[in-house]
Amino acid sequence: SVGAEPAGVPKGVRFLGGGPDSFADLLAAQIERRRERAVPELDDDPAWTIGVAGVDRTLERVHESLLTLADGCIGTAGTPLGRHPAAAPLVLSGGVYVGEGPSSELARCPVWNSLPFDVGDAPVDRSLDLHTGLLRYELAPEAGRVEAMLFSSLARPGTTSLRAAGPRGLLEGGGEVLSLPADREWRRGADEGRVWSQARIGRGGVSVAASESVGGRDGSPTLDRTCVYCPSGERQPVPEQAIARLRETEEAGYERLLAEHRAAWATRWEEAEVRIDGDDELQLGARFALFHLMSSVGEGSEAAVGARGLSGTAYRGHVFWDACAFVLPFLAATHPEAARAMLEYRAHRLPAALAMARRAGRRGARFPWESAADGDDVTPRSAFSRAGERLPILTGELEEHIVADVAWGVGCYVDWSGDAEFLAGTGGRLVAETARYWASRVERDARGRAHIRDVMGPDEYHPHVDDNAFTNVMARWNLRFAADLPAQEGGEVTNAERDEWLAIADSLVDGYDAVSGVYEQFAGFGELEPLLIAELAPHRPIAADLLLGRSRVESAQVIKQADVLMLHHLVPDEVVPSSLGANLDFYEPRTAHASSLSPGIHAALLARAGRHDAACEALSLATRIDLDDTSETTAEGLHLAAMGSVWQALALGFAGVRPAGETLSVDPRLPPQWTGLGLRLQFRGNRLRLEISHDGVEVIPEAPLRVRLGEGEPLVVGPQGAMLHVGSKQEAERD
Ligand code: IFM
Repeated sequence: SVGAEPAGVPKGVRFLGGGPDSFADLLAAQIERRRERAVPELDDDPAWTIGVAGVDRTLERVHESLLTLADGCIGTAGTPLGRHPAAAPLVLSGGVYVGEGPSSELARCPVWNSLPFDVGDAPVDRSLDLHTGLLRYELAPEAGRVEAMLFSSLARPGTTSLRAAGPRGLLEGGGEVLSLPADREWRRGADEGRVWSQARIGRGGVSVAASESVGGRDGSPTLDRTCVYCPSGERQPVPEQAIARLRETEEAGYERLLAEHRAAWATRWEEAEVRIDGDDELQLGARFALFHLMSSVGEGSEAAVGARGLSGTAYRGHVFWDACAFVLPFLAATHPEAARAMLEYRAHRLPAALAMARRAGRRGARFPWESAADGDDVTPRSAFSRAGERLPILTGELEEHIVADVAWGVGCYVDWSGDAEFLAGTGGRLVAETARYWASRVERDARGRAHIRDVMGPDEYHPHVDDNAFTNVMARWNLRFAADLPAQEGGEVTNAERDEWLAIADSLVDGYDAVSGVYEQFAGFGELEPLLIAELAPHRPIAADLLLGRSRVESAQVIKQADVLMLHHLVPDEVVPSSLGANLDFYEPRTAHASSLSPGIHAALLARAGRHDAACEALSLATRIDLDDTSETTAEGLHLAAMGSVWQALALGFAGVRPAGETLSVDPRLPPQWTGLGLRLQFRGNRLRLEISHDGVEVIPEAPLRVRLGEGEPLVVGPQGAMLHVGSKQEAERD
């Protein structure tokens, strides 16, 4: 009865009416659904759903990337379940790499989501619910209609579940529970009705156990299949481990597994949701990005986050600066355990980075541009162009900014989490050793100025340049951050070293021209052929190197991706205050956005500059990279860094959120066409909601929070929340 509720039905409760009888009927219906093993329905909310209708042979692999199910431990391509010539079943396990050197790649694992029927030209509908991490299928192959629900459990990473209902004989028709990849020896066996397989890979390996059962209605039986993957980069696999975990999962049963998974996703969204009121397309794009960011990063002892996460084989799963500078900030501000695991991945490979620096005759830690299992440089030295020409790859040798990017990741995590213990230990060590590298890397000229010669900045169209502003200023930031480190255990940073770091930082050239307010991207950039992207093509992104040829882009002021502007984004306190406008004016029209990392960062900065239309356009470009396959590379996996840049554009750009010591600073730039922007964050252990509107900012923290709006004075807002307006000191205090 709702009679006892003084205000009627509480918010969020659906009132069916009919009293206890109706309630009993509802329970009976639920019990019947469970007995029948009905395939669950999705909530079917278009604002949360990515749908793919049919199998388009040319786009199938793109769609399979978009529909990837991952849980931070393994990732599974969203194939059409049955056999289809365009399908490319793929299960990748995070952190386990096969092979050595540049050819090392993420291990392919046995596939759990193949069913034994031909899809043919059957209608196939796939819907991914971003809110719950459930992938639902409706197919009608010749032999009859099939419905299925799949998920990769966020509550029990490495555990997958498939429930499918279809005509008798179709699903139980003798297919393999686990389809083993052909690229290596997988041992296999059976144990009390369960199947298992395992492979040794490097120092570790993967073990998998799976079981299935058929039940439900006679005419349309249901197949339940559950698998458990236990990957490890360090420990040899043992099938008993996977079998024991599978047994626990079986004991829990389907309903509990599903409920736990849904609850885990609900919690993650409560920690991280971003709401854009007034632009449904952007909203869906942002949810899509956040969904894949959250599902790609685990939170165990370490997380190796490759450029495409667990969604595809591009770049062989190698870890780039994408992880530290693009993916990590989102996690640092919403789920710090995962950000910390990403830094532990680097910390565990510090010995390899120290050795790499030593081999180059330098001190400190030289992190590699591409990293995999053991932290050695795994960047390939050449690749074939589409025309079959062998091209050198210079990034491994030249993109040394990765060293400072790793330190920046530490700073970002500590700023958000306030994890002083990490900074005093592991994190501080990373910062100190990277600073030592820069101290031994710079060269002094006769006037005592420090230079970093022969590098490549983020703009990969210009190799072998001197004094790339991004590299130099990031190195300067790294040196200053290290000089300011708290005393470490064992006190290994001496005062003399701190003084040396500060002196080098002060003498590093940065290419800033006080007259124009523009940072020269590298020494001599200003003398290159002036060229604007608009002269080459009406829209971005464009691959200017393919259009103009490598040597022309090298000698022109056309840049692949945000370079100088990355400084305004990552280290705004290291650049001249109010130099953003001049650098945007200069670099924006020269940037091809040929890297997926670029438009989201431009969106963030354009938003800061109050250039709403251009900011929204750049943000839309960033959100559509995978959804529209604008780079034509989504077939090989999702662009995780671009997804991270989408969050950064919304949170750091439009909302203007920045940690400033113990204060959270908020300085929104809301485009007129948006009616609101809602963010959920975690700052120094305090979960909070921000509701930004054209009237002000509502701040609702879990515990008292020091917050500063715009240039105003910091205020303390309690859990009851407060509406802040520029200059609204008294009102906030009264609240
Ligand atoms: O790290 C990026 C780089 O900045 C541009 N090329 C692709 C790499 C991996 O995403």
